[in-house]
Amino acid sequence: MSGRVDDIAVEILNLLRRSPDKRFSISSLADKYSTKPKFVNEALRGLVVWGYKFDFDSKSDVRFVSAPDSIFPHEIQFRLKTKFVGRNVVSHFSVPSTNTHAFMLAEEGAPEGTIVIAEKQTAGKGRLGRKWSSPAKSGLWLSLILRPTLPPAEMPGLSIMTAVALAETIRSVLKLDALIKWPNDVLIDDSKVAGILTEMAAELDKARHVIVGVGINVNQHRKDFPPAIRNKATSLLLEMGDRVDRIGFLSEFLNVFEEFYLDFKKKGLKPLLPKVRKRSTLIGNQVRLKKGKKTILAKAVDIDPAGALVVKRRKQLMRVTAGEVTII
Ligand code: BT5
Repeated sequence: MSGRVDDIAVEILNLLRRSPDKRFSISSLADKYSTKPKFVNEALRGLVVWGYKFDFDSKSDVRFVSAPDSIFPHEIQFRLKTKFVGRNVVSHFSVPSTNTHAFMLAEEGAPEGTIVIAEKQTAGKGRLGRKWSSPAKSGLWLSLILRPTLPPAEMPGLSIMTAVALAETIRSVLKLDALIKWPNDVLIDDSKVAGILTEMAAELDKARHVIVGVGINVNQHRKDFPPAIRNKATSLLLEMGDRVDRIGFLSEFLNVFEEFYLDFKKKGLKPLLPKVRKRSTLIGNQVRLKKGKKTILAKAVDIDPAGALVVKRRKQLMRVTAGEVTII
């Protein structure tokens, strides 16, 4: 959005929705924004086209009713309490992958905290060339551009930090029992509700930028998942039994994310380890580890400050930095 009418529109919108029970007269709004009633009406009509609902009781009064379920930057930012995360939002209807798009913007110098979000991805990426199902308007498909100055070896911790931030948001906003599965999944009742894909561009000793891609299944019904994952994926709607306010949830996740990330930037994953351990499904369990063609059985005992999984096998501790893990 740009231009005078749109800028005024968002300011009027925010004013009205902060007091949803109050009626505002068009002329007082015009006075407040030093414009003509005609332009206030025009701004409100534009908002209606975008899906906002107002109650126009008489010709001269207006009251906010509801907002659309759309990823407009101003809609995401309305409930944001962050300093930099989500202060710059690049919103698209459809892109191949928000991670790929964010990577390009990061190379062009986009500021830290920029988020790239799309209603739909046509080539959503998982790890190791896998696909991420991203149907239109039912999930949150976004990528965060970050520029942490920690050594590249600490970056795996960022995926885990993101998974914990997401699990905590699900727990606090929706009261669901969300857990994390090393290295990048968020699970509810053993089904995957979200996945994280972290991609880094690094110099020898420092990351130039890191893209944290987050895919959250929000309002999909069972039939919206591809048959191959229908039984192992879930959505917030399926767990709640009702639709979830997608944009409200996203704003709260970004608030929690920034809080965790500020700690991560200073001290890595270490300060968050107690939370990580508390929410991890693997720790304490016998697991099967798959790396390339090799499979080993071991007991998962911890996650270390660099984000590696620590397992015990024949009384020996081993650090695992990548791979697929299943609980036996
Ligand atoms: C992940 O990979 O879990 C990382 C997913 C990251 C997606 C986000 S969306 C925004 C950003 N832009 C992108 O292009 N990607 C990121 P992985 O651990 O490899 O899991 C992939 C596997 O999960 C697939 O092979 C399927 O089995 C399963 N899967 C695919 N789509 C899913 C979905 N929507 N929900 C649950 N599971 C899914």
